[in-house]
Amino acid sequence: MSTEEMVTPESVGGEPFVTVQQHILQEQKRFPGASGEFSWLLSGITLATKLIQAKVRRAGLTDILGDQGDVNVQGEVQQKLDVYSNDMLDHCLSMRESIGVLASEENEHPEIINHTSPNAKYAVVFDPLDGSSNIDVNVSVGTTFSILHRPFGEGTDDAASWVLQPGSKQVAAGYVVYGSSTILVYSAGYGVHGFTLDPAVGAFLLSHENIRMPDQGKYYSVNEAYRDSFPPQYVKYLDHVRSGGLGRGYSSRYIGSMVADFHRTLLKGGIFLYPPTEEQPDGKLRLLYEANPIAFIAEHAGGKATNGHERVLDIVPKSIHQRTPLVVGSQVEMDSFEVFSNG
Ligand code: P6P
Repeated sequence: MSTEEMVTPESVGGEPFVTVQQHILQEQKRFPGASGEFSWLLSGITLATKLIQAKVRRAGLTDILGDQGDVNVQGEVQQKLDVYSNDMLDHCLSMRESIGVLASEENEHPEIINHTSPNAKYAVVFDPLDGSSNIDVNVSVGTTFSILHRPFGEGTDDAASWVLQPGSKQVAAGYVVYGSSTILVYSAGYGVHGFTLDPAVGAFLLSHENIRMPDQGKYYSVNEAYRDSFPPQYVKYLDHVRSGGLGRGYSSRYIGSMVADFHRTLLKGGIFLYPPTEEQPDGKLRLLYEANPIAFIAEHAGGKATNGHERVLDIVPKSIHQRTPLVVGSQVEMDSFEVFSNG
């Protein structure tokens, strides 16, 4: 029995509550023949993210800030918290018998875990600490994850084939945002649910059941410093939104941490865009472990996500770290964007 299940309502002010483990077990019942391995897999993510948040919360105190000095596969200087977060997810998930392959933003190639085990049927792809460049200035950062079932058929025995699947094949996905509180948001295809970590008891408690993205919001979120290098349809769209073309006024909000910018969009509505630019014609964000989990959550909450031309979840990946433009948000803003992108 995990520690979360040992917590009784009395230990949290007597209010009835549901931990993420209890919620997953309840959700598990929807999967015929599920043997609890899926909830055991997800508990590896919740454990790792609790360890990560404890370190993120103390970053300024334990002199962990500053660069590790190593350079990761993205050519970016690794922050020590990146390395720690990657190690925690790797450690916690490698213990899960049902996982055969792990792929991370921090590792050039996917890691084969229990590939030979007949029980190994899932691949987990993750960005251990998205937005880590914001750590030194105390801005929210996040972990994103995507869970795929192993592919079947000929030529699907190499680790890459486990992860190079379109986002529509995800069996579950989500993120953890380390902000003013630590919130886990996930979906296994039956609604989007949010859990807030109660540090007093060390459990993620259900705080946002069945999240629905508002049909329209009041925020648009894009790095306007790159405006001059956006494709023209993006510029025309942003001008349309700003000039009241969607029937209301908008404010601009841009945190520069995708998980935080998306979490606001999920709860408040609106639109988040990371368009292609001259410097990054394929966009900056990574398809497999940034855009896909976000798009999965957005769609299951009633929103939409495209790469400017097609549904993100339909994109067939060619490489693990491939980038994609990302436009994600509420129905009204996304339907209007599609008019401009098809224009
Ligand atoms: P820019 C953080 O480094 C990140 O990968 C995403 O979390 C964020 O949305 C984006 O980059 C911000 O990039 O170019 O606007 O600073």
